[in-house]
Amino acid sequence: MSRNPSQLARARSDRASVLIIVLWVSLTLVTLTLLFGQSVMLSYRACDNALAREQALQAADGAVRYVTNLLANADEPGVFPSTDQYEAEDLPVGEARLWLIGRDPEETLNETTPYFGLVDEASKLNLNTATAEMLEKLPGMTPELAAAIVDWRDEDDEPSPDGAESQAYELGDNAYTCKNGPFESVEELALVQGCTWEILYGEDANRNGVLDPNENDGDASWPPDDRDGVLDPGIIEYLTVWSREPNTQSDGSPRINVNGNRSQLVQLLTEKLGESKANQAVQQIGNNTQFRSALEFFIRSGLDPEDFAQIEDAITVTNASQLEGLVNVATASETVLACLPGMDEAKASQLVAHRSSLSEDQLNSVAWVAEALDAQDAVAIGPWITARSYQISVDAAAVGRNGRGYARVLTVVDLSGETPEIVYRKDLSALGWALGQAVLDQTAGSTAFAAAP
Ligand SMILES: [Ca+2]
Ligand SMILES: [Ca+2]
Ligand SMILES: [Ca+2]
Ligand SMILES: [Ca+2]
Repeated sequence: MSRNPSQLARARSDRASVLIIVLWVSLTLVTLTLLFGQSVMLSYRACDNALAREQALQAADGAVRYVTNLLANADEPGVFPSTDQYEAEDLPVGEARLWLIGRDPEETLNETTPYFGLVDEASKLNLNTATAEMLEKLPGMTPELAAAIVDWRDEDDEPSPDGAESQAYELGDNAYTCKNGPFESVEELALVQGCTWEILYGEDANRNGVLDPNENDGDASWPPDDRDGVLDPGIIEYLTVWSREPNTQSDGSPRINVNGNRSQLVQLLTEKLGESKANQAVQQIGNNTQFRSALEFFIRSGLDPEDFAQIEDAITVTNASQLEGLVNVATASETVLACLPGMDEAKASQLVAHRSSLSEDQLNSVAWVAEALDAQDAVAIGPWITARSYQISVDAAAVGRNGRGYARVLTVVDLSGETPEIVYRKDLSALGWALGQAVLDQTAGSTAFAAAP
């Protein structure tokens, strides 16, 4: 039986329709498969990124355990460790790699590569103890803000000249009262009248102490800057609320107050230096019981620096159990030293120049300050300085596996008590990359996905 032409045409057209449907279904299936594959790949990449970020975060937090362990087992408690005593650069932590962002003691503000190390909180001015005169000398500070800082923390509600108490804060839409209590963090400054973002953070938007490209391009990108090739940091760079030290000897035993019982002092001097030197020193100081610092005692006693170093840890000028806000003269920057009473830029630069010629042992005493400055200036600075450090900042930035994921955590560890205590922790990852171009190039090279098409 043969089909007529119209039947043949219909059968051909049916077959063609089936073919089109099959092709269409196949195409849909292929598309679905590709989409599914793509979505699996995206989830895989997302998981990989999340894992890498988690690795970085764990590494950054792990840095605190590493540093705490190091400091808790230090031979000399209260001595800020030098960079040859620990690792601060490209530490492997599992598949992650870790850096500790520090500050160059030489304060090179035209650098673009971060200095790696720990940061001494005692190298900064303490917001709770520094006077308005001292705060005023900070770069970028205004006299009004310095006065308002003192009003913020003092108990009374009487504004100092140029200052601000509750009456000033209760104006406006976001009214609040003046704290009239100590600062608990440096960022609390943002609440103080007259403190702007620019004053607090300056050009250092990512708070790494060096000049990043966006911090030297004017208004082309955040933050605003003056494009002069030099980092102009904000006041946060120079301030702390953590610095305090126990007023005891390093081994925890009590000190002798040189303004108190004279017989104990004579006994100490005789024990450590022998009778003849002890008698000489006692004769030199006469009936003076108004020493304002151990450094002043050293200057008036006529002891030589080596002899003084032997008794320095055992003496004090006050019965207070803790000394708050002393600046470690061995680690402080020229900028911070210039803020101390009786100091200016020239004298601070003199101190830093003298300091760079000293050995680590010499830096464990404050005696050298009397050689670097004249007696009057050394006596003025004496009550504000120390050679010790008990609060250390660990600014840990880490990269996860294959150079992916980035995390940065700033932690302050307080070692002044019996066991190390974390007194502050802040995730700074959102400030963006802070390890400089060289580390970026170095870590980007290891990215597995970067090599894939
Ligand atoms: Ca007040
Ligand atoms: Ca920076
Ligand atoms: Ca800029
Ligand atoms: Ca600048």
